[in-house]
Order: sequence, then C-alpha cells, then structure tokens
Amino acid sequence: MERRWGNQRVELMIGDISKQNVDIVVNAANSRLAGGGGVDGAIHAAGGPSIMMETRRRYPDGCPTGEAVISSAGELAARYVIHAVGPIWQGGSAQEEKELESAYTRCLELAAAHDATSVAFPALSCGAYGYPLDLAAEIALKTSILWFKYHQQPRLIRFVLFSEGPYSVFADKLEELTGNS
Ligand code: AR6
Repeated sequence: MERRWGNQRVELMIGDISKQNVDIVVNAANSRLAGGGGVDGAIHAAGGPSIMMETRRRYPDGCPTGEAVISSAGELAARYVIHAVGPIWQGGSAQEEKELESAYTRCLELAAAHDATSVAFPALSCGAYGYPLDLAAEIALKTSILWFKYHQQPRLIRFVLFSEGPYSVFADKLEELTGNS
C-alpha cells in the first residue's frame, strides 16, 4: 500500500528491514547502542561487525531515548544505518508519545542531512519495548506526512512490517489519515 504527495510517498510492506534496498535503514536500537534482538539483531547480523565497531567509536555514550545517530551500513544494501532509540512503553503517561515522535523526526532530519532519497523504518518500539501498535502507527505515519509537507527529502518513507498483523494496523491507520483513495 502507498500514498503519494507529489513526488513523495509513504509505502507500507511486509518484510525484513535488514534486506531493504534503500539509502537508509533505521535500526530499533537501545540507548547503550549495545545490540540486541529483533530489528537490532537482524541488522547487525546482516550488516556485519563493522557497524558496531563504528558506533562504539563514534558514540561511546550511546544515544538517548527519542534521539538517533547514524553510521555506515557494513554489508547491507543501504548506504547508512540510523540507530533510533524509541521509548519503552510504560502505560502512556511517561512522555512516550513525545519520545517516539522525536525518534522518527530525528531519523528524518538525519536522512535529509545525508541527502537520502529513500528510508526504511521498522515499527520502532513495537516489539521488545511494548508500545501499542495502533498508537505507534499513528505517530509514525502522522510524523511522516507532516514531514512531507515541509521537506523535499527523503522522497520515499517505507515502513517495513514484520507480518500481516502489524501491516494491517499500519494500513488501516494510513487509510484513516488520508482517506481510502
Ligand atoms: N524486520 C522488520 N521488522 C522486524 C524485524 C525485522 N527483521 N524483526 C522484528 N521486527 P524490536 P523495539 C518488528 O523489538 O520494540 C532490541 O533488543 C517487531 O515485530 O526490534 O524498539 C534492541 O536492542 C516489532 O513490530 O524493537 C532494543 O533493546 C518491531 O519490529 C529493543 O529491542 C520492533 O521490534 C528495542 O525494542
């Protein structure tokens, strides 16, 4: 599924984030940039050890929640990996919404600053960090649509969902936000 605004578009697909042929893939990292399971595990396994070596050297203090840092992409097809730290869900009253929106926005800022045409996101915070999918989808998609209103780059924002369930949550939300044209 996709929605277009001029020459820019949001695209939803089912797949593996580590296999995306785009300029930038976004990693669902933790604030120590220590690696882990889920998306983080898949990206480091597919990209090889050079990614972690670089993040350790460049970002020894890690990355705060709601922020993102960039590295090269090792053996991935992408040019860069952006390591974004989404919030851990604590019931919704601990600034999680603001932090998730900020994580997405920081990724888009870094992507634009690196002249990226295409960026692939996973559903940040929706696995180990427990963020409810429908609430996270709304933030992810609204942030992307708002970004397109004021910026030319990137032109493609792709959300790579791991299975049919999260895909349909994102698809319903994108329809709700844009009409089912
Ligand atoms: N491709 C696309 N989506 C995936 C993939 C994949 N290869 N693998 C999992 N997902 P998570 P978080 C989905 O846990 O919640 C790590 O240990 C998954 O089903 O990867 O931000 C880090 O080191 C879910 O919908 O990220 C952190 O400690 C979504 O991607 C912590 O987990 C995000 O799940 C970050 O947790």
